[in-house]
Amino acid sequence: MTTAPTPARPLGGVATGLALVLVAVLVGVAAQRMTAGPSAAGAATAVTPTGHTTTVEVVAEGMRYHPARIEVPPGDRLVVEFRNRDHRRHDLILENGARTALLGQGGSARLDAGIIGGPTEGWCSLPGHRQAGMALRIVPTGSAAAHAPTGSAAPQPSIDVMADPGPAFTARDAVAPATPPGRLHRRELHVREVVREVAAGVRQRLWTFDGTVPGPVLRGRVGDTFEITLVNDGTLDHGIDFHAGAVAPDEVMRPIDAGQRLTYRFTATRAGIWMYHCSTMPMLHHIGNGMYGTVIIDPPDLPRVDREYVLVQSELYLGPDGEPGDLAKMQAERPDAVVFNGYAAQYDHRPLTARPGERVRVWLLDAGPNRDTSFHVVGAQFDTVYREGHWENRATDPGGAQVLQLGPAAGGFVELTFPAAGHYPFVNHAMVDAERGARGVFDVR
Ligand SMILES: [Cu+2]
Repeated sequence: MTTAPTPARPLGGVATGLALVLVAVLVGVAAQRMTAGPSAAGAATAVTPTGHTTTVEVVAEGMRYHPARIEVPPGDRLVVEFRNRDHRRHDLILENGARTALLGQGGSARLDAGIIGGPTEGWCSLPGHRQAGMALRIVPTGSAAAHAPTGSAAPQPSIDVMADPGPAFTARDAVAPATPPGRLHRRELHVREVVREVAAGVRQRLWTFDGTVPGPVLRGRVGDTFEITLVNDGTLDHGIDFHAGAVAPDEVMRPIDAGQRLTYRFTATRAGIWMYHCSTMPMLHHIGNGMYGTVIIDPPDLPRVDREYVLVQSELYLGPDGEPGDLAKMQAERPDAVVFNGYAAQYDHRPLTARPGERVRVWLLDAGPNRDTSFHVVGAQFDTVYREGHWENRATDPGGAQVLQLGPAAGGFVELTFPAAGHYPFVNHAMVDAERGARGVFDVR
């Protein structure tokens, strides 16, 4: 039995106190619970095995690995004692192919990383976790280790908003649901991870509430109670956050694992069009990949109109075809498209309808996750504007409005009448976003 040299420096410089170097023991000691190790030694570089083993404890907590940098004498075998102290599930996979199983909170596994001959990257395989910071680096002691993190090399799809989605395409129904008569609204929302088209010929693995993006439009009146049971039919952890009710977040907004359910109860004490969204970190990824929707709480004096539509603006950050959206693009705020109701320019291809002289109300929510909207209807004026809970214009006022401007998570509605038959485009008047899909048409006849 031999003893490997202990690295002379604190691991990774991470002052968490979690890093613990276990002096390596070894040879002939059969590792229990040893997960699949790499077949080839180390990452790329040939090295003479020392016959020693370095064992390091790595803890996952707060969407980070502690330590995030591990030094190993060149030629040593590395064994990682991996523990998950996070309330989310995580694993650890290495670029040389070694990987642990997916572990829940409190889970642990021993990972045989093989002989370390060169710098080796490790990360969590759950979508978005690596980009959110769950990455670590293993470096041979004394190496320069200037080794850029590896990224996905899969080809990226691109969106042509003018492309015809084809005769089979059905646009998301933008008609607002009627306000139901009851004062208690009980329903289940099922989280589903589904592959869907987001623009002509472009498919993504979206994370959804009830299989649609946006999620279902819920509606009620001031004073109504909503009792929503969230059921996680997905593979990742997800949660929900309803802006429409004031509640302590701790219990109801907690992430739940696949297969679990939680009941979220709130009373809507104030009117408006409110966002709901997934509450699981990184929220940027979960909202950016489809997990958002609206709850409309009617103002008490809301007049009847001839037609009512709901539009939700959001951004698309494409991942490879059929895979989830790209968190790095979300972090860099580089959207591939900006869309109403989840699909690029869908109401260009399938216009919304109205008749001349009808009063039309358009509810609008900016789901973001990052960009504003400046909603405008070409050829029309808004005589009524309601924004974030108050009336900014009434039809009886002499003034009018040309846009409804909203930041992320803000909402409101506008009302207008079309003066004559025609095709009235609607856009986010931030032109770069109109050109990348935030637009549609009212076909008035
Ligand atoms: Cu989620």
